[in-house]
Formats: sequence, C-alpha cells, structure tokens
Amino acid sequence: MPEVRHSVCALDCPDACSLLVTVENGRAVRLRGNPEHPVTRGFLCAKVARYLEREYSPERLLYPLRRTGRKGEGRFERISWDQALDEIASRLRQIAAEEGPEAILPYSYAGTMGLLNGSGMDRRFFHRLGASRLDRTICAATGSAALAETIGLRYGTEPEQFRRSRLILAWGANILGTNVHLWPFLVEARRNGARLYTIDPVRNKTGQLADRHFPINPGSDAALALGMMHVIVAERLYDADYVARFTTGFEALRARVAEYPPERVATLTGLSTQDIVGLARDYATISPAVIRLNYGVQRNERGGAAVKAISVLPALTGAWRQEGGGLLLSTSQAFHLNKAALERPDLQWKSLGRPARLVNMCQLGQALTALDDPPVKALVVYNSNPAAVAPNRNLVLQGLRRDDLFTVVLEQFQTDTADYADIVLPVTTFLEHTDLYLSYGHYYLQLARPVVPPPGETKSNVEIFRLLAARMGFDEPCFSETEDDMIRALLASDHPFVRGITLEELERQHFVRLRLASDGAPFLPFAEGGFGTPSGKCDLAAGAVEYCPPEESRLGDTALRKRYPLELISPKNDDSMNSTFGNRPDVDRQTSELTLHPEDAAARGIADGDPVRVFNERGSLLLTARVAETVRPGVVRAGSVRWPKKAPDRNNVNVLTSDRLADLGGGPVFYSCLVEVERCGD
Ligand SMILES: Nc1nc2c(c(=O)[nH]1)N[C@H]1C(S)=C(S)[C@@H](COP(=O)(O)OP(=O)(O)OC[C@H]3O[C@@H](n4cnc5c(=O)[nH]c(N)nc54)[C@H](O)[C@@H]3O)O[C@H]1N2
Ligand SMILES: Nc1nc2c(c(=O)[nH]1)N[C@H]1C(S)=C(S)[C@@H](COP(=O)(O)OP(=O)(O)OC[C@H]3O[C@@H](n4cnc5c(=O)[nH]c(N)nc54)[C@H](O)[C@@H]3O)O[C@H]1N2
Ligand code: SF4
Ligand SMILES: [Mo]
Repeated sequence: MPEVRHSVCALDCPDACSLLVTVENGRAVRLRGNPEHPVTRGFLCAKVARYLEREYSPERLLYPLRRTGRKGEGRFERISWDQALDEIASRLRQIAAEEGPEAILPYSYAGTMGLLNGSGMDRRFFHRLGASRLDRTICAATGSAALAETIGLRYGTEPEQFRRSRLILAWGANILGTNVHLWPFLVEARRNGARLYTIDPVRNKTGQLADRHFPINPGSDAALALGMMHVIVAERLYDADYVARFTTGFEALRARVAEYPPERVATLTGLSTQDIVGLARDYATISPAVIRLNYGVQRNERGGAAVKAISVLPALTGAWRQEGGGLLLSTSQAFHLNKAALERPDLQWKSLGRPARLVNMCQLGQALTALDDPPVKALVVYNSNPAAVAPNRNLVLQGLRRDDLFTVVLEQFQTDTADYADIVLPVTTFLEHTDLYLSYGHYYLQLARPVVPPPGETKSNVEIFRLLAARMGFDEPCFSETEDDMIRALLASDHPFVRGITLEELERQHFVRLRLASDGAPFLPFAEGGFGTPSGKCDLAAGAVEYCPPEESRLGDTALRKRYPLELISPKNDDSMNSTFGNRPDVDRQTSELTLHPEDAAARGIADGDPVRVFNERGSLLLTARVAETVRPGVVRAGSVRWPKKAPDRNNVNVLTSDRLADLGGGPVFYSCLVEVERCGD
C-alpha cells in the first residue's frame, strides 16, 4: 500500500519546502510540495520535482572508497567502513601529534541545510579535536555583516506578506530562479495592482516578467541607493516621524547623500538620471513597498556597502510600519535555537585551551598552498564541492593535488572534489536521515524523519562523525547523543520566538511557525523600532557609505580594464543548485553558455552558438556563445556552477573568479571579474 510521508527539502534555498513523499514497498515513488505549508503551497521547483532521479541514480556513491590513481584522476577501490574509519582516525591522530591539530581543516557549506548534518556532530568533532575553524563566508557573510551594522538583525518581511505589497523591488534577486515560492505572492499582489521592478545587470526570467527593469552596472548598487536617498531627502519624501523615533544618524546620512545627486549616480550605475529619480519617487510614495534583496547584490567588491545603503531605505521611508512593507534578505536569525549546545564550541578549550584559528573558505587555495604554522595537512570535506564552487580554482586545484595533503570527502556523488580524495565516504540524502531545518526565507521550523532506507552502505554525516569520535577516543557524552537528543538540545532556548516548541509538536505538525506574534498575526519586526543594533534603532549613519566603483570593473583599474574589458557575472542557474545536479546533462548544457550583448559579440566577430574562449590573468575557459540583449553591453554572464569534470576542458567559471575578499565580512567577489572573450577555432 502506498503511504504518504513528510519530509523537508534540504537544499540551500530560502524556500525550505515541506515535502510529501509517496512511498511504496520501501521506495519513494512520488515527491510533491505540501499543500498545507503556507509557503510551499503544494508545488516544487522544477529541479527538485525530479529529485527522485538523484535519489535512485546509478551514480550514487554506496561504499567507502580508497584512492588508487593520482589525485584528480578518479580511480578508487572499495574498502570496508572499518578500514576507512581506522585509516582516517590514525592519519588525523598522527597529523595532530606532529603538526598540532590546527593542521586539520574541515571544509563544509550548505549541501544540506539540516542543522544536525550541517553543523552538529561535525562541529563537536572538530572542536574536540582542536582543528582549524572554517570561516563559512562563501555565500552570505558580506550581507550579514552589513545588516548587523544597519538593522542589527537578520529578520525580514514575511513572504506571505508580499501579497499585500504595492511595489516590489527585486534587487539582485532572481525570484523565479532561486526563490520561486515567493512568486505566487507577487502574482497575487500584482492582481491587486502592485508593480514589480527588477534591479539587475541581467534581465533574467524575473526581469522579463517585471513592470520595469533597471539594468544596473555590477557592483554599483550602493550608489543607486545613495542616489535614491538623495531624492527622497531632497524632496522630503521620508517618514520624519519614523526617522525621529526609530533611527539614529539621519544628519550623517543627509550629508552623505547630498554628495550623490542623480546625475553623478547615473554615471556610476549606468542608469539614466530620469530613471533614478523616478525609482526613488515610486519607492517613497507607493506603499506598502518591499525590497526583496538577495545575495546576488553582495557577491562583489562593494557588496557590503550595497547592503548597508539599501537596508536603511525602509527605515527612511517608514516602510517597516506596514504589512507587506520592509525588506527581506534573510529570516534566519529569528530561529533563536541553542546553537552552542549543538555545536559545542566550548570543547575547543579542552583541546587547545583557546579558540582555534579561523580559515576563510573563500581562500581555500591560499590556505592549502601558503598557510603556515601549521600548514594544512588534512582536509575533511562534507556538504560542499570546493573543486567546483570555490573561487580562483587553479590555486584550489594546486592545493588539492599536494601529495602531502590527506583529504577525506563525504559525498553522495563522485564530484570533482571527491576525485582528489584519499578516502571517499558515501553519505545519505535528506530523504534518508533525521534532521531539523530552519529557513532563510520564511519563519517555519521543520522536522524531517527518514522516509526511505539508506542505500548500500551510506551513512549520515552525524553518524560518520559519531563513529570517528569513538575511533579517536573522544568520550564526552555529546558524542553518543542520538539525533533526538541533539534536536532537544537545540530547542532548549529561552528566546520567546522558540520557547515551548518541542520535538513532540514538530513530530505531530512537521512544520511550526516561530512564536513571532500572537495568534498568527503578521510579524512586523521593526514597525516600532526594535532593531538589533546597540541603540535599538536603525543606524542610518552606517548606511551613509562612501561609494567608489569596484577595482575589477569597467569603471575601475584602468590597466586591468584595458586588457579585460568585459565584466563577467556567474549567477545561479535556474535548474540546478550550485554544483548539485551538475551531473545532469541539461544542467551541464545550461552552465556551458556565455551570454554576450550583440554589440560585444559583433566587435569580436562572435555569432550565436560559436565556441569562445573566456580568459583573464587567473585562467582560461571554453564556453559556447549566446548572443542576447538580456545582458547590458560590457557585461557577460555564465550560469553557475558547472561540474568541471563534465566539460571538455575539465574546467568551470571559477577558474576566472578571484579570491580577493569583499569590503565587509570576508565574503567572496565572484561577480567582480573582468575577462576578455575571443572566438575559438572550430
Ligand atoms: N535555481 C537555483 N536556486 C538557488 C541556487 C542555485 O544555484 N540555483 N543557489 C542557492 C544559493 S546558494 C543562494 S546564495 C541563493 C542566491 O539567490 P540569488 O541571490 O537570487 O542568486 P544569484 O543568482 O546569485 O543573484 C541574483 C541576481 O543578482 C544579479 N546580480 C549579480 N551582480 C549584481 C549586482 O552587482 N547588482 C545587482 N543589483 N544584481 C546583481 C544576478 O544577475 C542575478 O540575477 O539562491 C539559492 N537558490
Ligand atoms: N562562480 C560562482 N561560484 C559560486 C557561486 C556563484 O554564484 N558563482 N555561488 C557561491 C555560493 S552562494 C555558494 S552557497 C556556494 C555553494 O557551494 P557548496 O555548498 O559546495 O554547494 P554545492 O555545489 O551544491 O555542493 C554541495 C555538495 O554537498 C553534497 N551533499 C548534499 N547533502 C549532503 C549530506 O548530507 N552530506 C554530505 N557529506 N554531502 C552532502 C552534494 O552532493 C553536493 O556535492 O557556491 C559558491 N560558488
Ligand atoms: S530547492 Fe527550494 S524551491 Fe526547490 S524544493 Fe527545495 S526548497 Fe523548494
Ligand atoms: Mo549561497
């Protein structure tokens, strides 16, 4: 008899969908969105609607493997779990003894958003070991640091409230591609007369359906926000009452924005003066107005400034007062769970007597080739595919190729990174293990139990680190905790948003709204102030940034832009999830294309469909040209992130991207990347 079970999509996506899985004879046969979840609303994105192909793919890793070929070559032999765990434990023990435990580096990101498998037993293990700590900056660090300065909390407008908005700015946010469950609320809003504007160097699917599209220069968003505030202040369109009661630093902001009249902002952003003025007036006078800001806006050299300047706009206009007004970058900080009980950073005191050193994950290549005292001698990768996703790929590979580096990779599939491993460990998918999920795009906490049995000899990250801890002789009680113990530890929080939510309630209901407001009333986080800054007010002075164009841009370093005159951005591919699904042929094709504006193509004798070489001083890459006006002249686009091993030149776009850091938070600058393009011979 088919049975319907509940699960949660674990992919790194703001939607964190509630899933219904039909299981027949122990096999999942159907996957759909839970119609009862207020944000999932019964549908899934196209990529995960096909997730069962991945679940039952013949390419799934099922057994532990030991490398037999050269690093990167991909030749392995099957070994037993005992052999694998013994070898890992003895190598880690030896490296810790010889070089100190900080010679061991974990490398993980959001392959799963599950808290237990993403930052649970693994963190306990590495803290107890005294390993280097990874600074997990690769996605959101810059924007998070910016919000911390201006509004102080990563809370945002509830997605459900977008149906009440009258003006929606999708600012560096490809809603249809990366946050599709917000879209139905926009459709509802627009049926009631709302307008949707997109601000993006690329006219993607979302931009094509917008009422207005503003094709901004990459990395110039801070200038646009300053220009808008110039108009809003000059024309007295701000909410003086809100500003007086719930903000600080208005005078500093007023002085700063005076320096950014629309004419100046036009030369910086590539938008017309008229458009800037019009946008500012619409934003300040159409109400409620909401900004869907996404992380696309902060993956550049000026990303911190951009998020700081943009994030004070709704305080200036008082948009936070209204249901359907405000700004949404992330909701994640509202999940005030007991992370310390889960991660146990205190265990570092036992191993090292101090916090371990921090290694920025955006600079993995440097960490593996230049870091000293101690050098990195062991790398343990899970929930991530750095050989594909990390910037400055040539340097990353140089590091991964080192013969004296011991590399362990926990994976579901034989990725490029797994090809460099000494030992590969096969792991479960989210359909096969227990986990607890927060979301960075809504306010529901969710529990998922295994819905199908793990295939072959796969084990979860939690189980693997539990077994490794035992092998290492770590005997603290936290290493023998069950998944349920770990969830109870996380829920042991006194914060009013979480207080009283129990495992039993989650078990019964599958998803539980945080206790944000009484009786399911709309959550208006900053309607009456309540910002997370030291003053409790929105810090307008922090938003009063100074702007200059990114060095690596068409308005930046002169010598550089002469050699490499095109700005490459490599945003998310609609039908994949970073490098997850990169083994699908359709995804491989989508991520093999470079979109150029007709003027830039013509100037180089490039026609649609031509093979092209894209290059800069960091590397060179082969792609297929797509000539289209969806990018503005001077900007080229390649969807990310391709599996390099599927490409004829075994490479991907991150061979071109830089491992310099953004202006704040230690985040990456994937989209500050100058290149030149030439047609290749046939
Ligand atoms: N389908 C799909 N969904 C995903 C992912 C995926 O790979 N595929 N990845 C997930 C992850 S890890 C994340 S972090 C989120 C990210 O979600 P988003 O932030 O929405 O994704 P991006 O594609 O990085 O960027 C969004 C848009 O910003 C634009 N952009 C680039 N540079 C600039 C700029 O300087 N200014 C402005 N205004 N716009 C700019 C890009 O052209 C793109 O259209 O999506 C998640 N969801
Ligand atoms: N050029 C360019 N590069 C980018 C970006 C970009 O926009 N452009 N985006 C950046 C961003 S925002 C991000 S977040 C990063 C994402 O980079 P990553 O976090 O590395 O994301 P994925 O590429 O999806 O790789 C996740 C891997 O985890 C594995 N996995 C899934 N579940 C589990 C599990 O339970 N256990 C284990 N052990 N493994 C599991 C999957 O099989 C997959 O191979 O990429 C960054 N890189
Ligand atoms: S990837 Fe996002 S939209 Fe797709 S099913 Fe998962 S959570 Fe939902
Ligand atoms: Mo991300």
